[in-house]
Amino acid sequence: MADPYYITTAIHYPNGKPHIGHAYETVAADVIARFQRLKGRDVRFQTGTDEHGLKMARKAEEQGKSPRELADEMSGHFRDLFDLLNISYDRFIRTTEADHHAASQALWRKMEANGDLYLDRYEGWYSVRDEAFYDEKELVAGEGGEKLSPQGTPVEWTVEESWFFRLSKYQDKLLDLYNRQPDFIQPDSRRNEVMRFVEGGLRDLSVSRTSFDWGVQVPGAEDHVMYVWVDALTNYISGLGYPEEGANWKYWPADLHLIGKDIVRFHTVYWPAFLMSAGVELPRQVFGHGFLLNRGQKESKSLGNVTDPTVLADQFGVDALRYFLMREIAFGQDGSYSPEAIVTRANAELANSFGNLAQRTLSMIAKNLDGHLGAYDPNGDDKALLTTVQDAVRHSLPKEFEKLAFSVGIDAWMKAVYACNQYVDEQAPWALKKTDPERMRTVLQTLFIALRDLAIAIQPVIPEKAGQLLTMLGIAEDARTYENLADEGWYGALIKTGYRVPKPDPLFPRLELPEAED
Ligand code: ME8
Repeated sequence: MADPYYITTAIHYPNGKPHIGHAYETVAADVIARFQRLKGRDVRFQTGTDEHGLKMARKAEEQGKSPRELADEMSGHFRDLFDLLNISYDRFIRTTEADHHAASQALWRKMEANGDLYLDRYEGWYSVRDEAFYDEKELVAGEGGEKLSPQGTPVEWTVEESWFFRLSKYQDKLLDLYNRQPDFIQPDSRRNEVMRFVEGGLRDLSVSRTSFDWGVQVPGAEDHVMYVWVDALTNYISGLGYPEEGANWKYWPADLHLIGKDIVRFHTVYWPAFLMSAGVELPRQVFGHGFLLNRGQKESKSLGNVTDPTVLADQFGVDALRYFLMREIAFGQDGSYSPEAIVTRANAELANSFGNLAQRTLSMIAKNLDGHLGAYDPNGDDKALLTTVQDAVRHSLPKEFEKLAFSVGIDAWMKAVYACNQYVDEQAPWALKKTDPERMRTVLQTLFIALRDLAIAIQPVIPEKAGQLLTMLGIAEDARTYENLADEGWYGALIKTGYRVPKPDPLFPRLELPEAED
């Protein structure tokens, strides 16, 4: 039985169409899910939409729609984007689904039974954009002196009857968790922020609202709906069938909640406290990735720089976009993108290096060997190249991906691609055609073997193109895992089948910048 691995993204607010930050987070989670599958883990991957709360209710009202109409329409755009980007999710959860409501109410009852919920009155600041309560001392002054949340969003004074969760009771237990399990919050910079926040003292948390009704009803309190973050966080277990411990419960505790840096507090303070209260095991790790900026600036309607990720995928290709996102930005830090940067990176590394290596190797095999590879008898140069490639694909890339250091892992892979291109130039197989055809064959065989290893390793990042290449190489779909990388007999077995390498189709066309629109 394969070892279960459960990864989740944040669930996204469908109050508008998805933006590039949503694409970034979900692509990264998909790379991890695919990587763990290739390593042989039994992966479950969940993403979805977070459909309740005041932010959704207000946006719907603005548009003259019901919140459900808005949620149905926008949630569909998220799902379409994720399908376009080849996201291999197992469940796309919507918090308006009945099983999610039931799970949230079950969790609530557990917290209540544990004596952690009480009725009181909330008086304080609320940011609808962040769906968050803030203490007076956390607020900052805006340009006109108005009060803003620490994220720079407007806050409003709120007074209403509310249920409270005894968060204060969990301060020591949480600090103990962070100390015992230093990996619980990553990267370290986020861990330090959270530790400082919790050390500063925790106040009980308002967990229900009475001024509107778009949410999950509080059990036994008709006029209360749950604070949107209570039900939102519960998605991670409702998607596994909580409170039943059915077939999917084996995936809990989650191995990784992948989220953005702005919502680390919800995931590392509130969520573990709720779970402790309800007697549910805690997730193993929460990773707060950085933000993606458009030429260094946050995207916003007022700046007019909001880019539809669907358009980028159509313009540059899904795999080029995925590759760029994982290659360009040091994961965990903020990063910037622009069409120029995508084109430059994809052309230099995918079209001119990896794609070109595949194209010239396979064309020469098809043309000069009539597609027949034959038995392999390498010399020292050939073996040295294969050692370089194997070291990158079997050790460096997996080691870095395991740490979520994607750009470092891809860099190691790209160095192996460069080594192959340098080897082609040095060996000059086209010149050997007349002088030493047997040596030409060995050089082409060496490159063929290297290409198979490189393609298997990079599948998590560019699944479609790597898959197409593996098909051209004659590698069966069930022989493309990381375990297969260590299989020494594959080449001999392939030759025995009489496989004939076809004339290749180009994998990565050179990209051009779209014409500027005025
Ligand atoms: O926060 N770059 O939803 P959301 C990278 N519903 N990531 C970004 C980003 C950017 N520019 N902008 C946002 C919510 N994100 C809640 C989550 S989870 C139980 C509930 C990330 O649609 C953000 O950090 O505002 C979050 O992880 C995800 O996108 C969804 O953001």
